[in-house]
Amino acid sequence: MTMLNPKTEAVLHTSYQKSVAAYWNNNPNDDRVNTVLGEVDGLYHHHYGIGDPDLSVLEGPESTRQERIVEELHRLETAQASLLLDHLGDVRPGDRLMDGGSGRGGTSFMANQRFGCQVDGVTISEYQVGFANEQAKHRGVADKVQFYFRNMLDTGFDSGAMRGIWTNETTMYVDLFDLFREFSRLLEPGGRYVCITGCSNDVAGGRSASVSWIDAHYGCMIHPRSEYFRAMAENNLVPIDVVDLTAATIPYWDLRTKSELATGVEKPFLTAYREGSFQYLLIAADKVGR
Ligand code: GPP
Ligand code: MG
Repeated sequence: MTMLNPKTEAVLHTSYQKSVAAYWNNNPNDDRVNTVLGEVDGLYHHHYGIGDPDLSVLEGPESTRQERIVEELHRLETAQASLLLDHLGDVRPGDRLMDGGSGRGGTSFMANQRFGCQVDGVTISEYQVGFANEQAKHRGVADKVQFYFRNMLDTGFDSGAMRGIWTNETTMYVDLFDLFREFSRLLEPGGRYVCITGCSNDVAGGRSASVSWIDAHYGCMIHPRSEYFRAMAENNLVPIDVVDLTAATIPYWDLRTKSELATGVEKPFLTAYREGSFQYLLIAADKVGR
């Protein structure tokens, strides 16, 4: 068995967490769907898109069709992050925000651009920490936007330090009760948490084959919708907005099937969304009490 260095041992507590970190340190799936889209304007996302695509990109010269699709997919992913930030409420330049599972940093940079405030990203992938901190330097914002090799279940940041926290499609890797306990500790009273996630629809019963397929593809464990609200209620996080984004994300997946960068996960997403076993949800919640 490979020995991990002491710092790594302090951040990664379980063999599951080690396997998630290994996945994101060396993505076994084709990662070009993220890097090629990121090269469009230097914002590298690890989440999906929302909104109506301009389907005219499919017409016109064949030699440049794939580039047009890439630009359109990237535009829809940026629109998703922008919607998430819309729900953070009144954030001032002196505030501090945290990105739980910050990936290559896309949403963190957008938040800093919009609010002018400090943003701390945490991820258990050392590769992602390095990539995102390089981006911060390159963008000239390294004094305000920093990425840390830390576990979002146990960040080590001070209690009450954060005005806002978000997770952009990262909650399917962790226990929600543990996560929201930590977020509730980190948020100042009245602080806001915003989550965009894919969740299984427990109104429809147990998990579907398509949802299990998505879990297997990414090595994650998608939670049922009800669990989000139970875990929030248990940790003084009171929902203020709940938006079902399922219909708004289906066109993104349809367009992604037309891209040369499609990874094969498109079909289970479309099946799961269309059969109603899976939902794309935004939840914004306020921390009540101290
Ligand atoms: C997308 O990342 C998000 C995840 C892997 C977490 C799972 C999300 C769910 C809603 C179930 P990505 O941008 O790296 O994925 P891809 O490479 O497929 O674009
Ligand atoms: Mg992606």
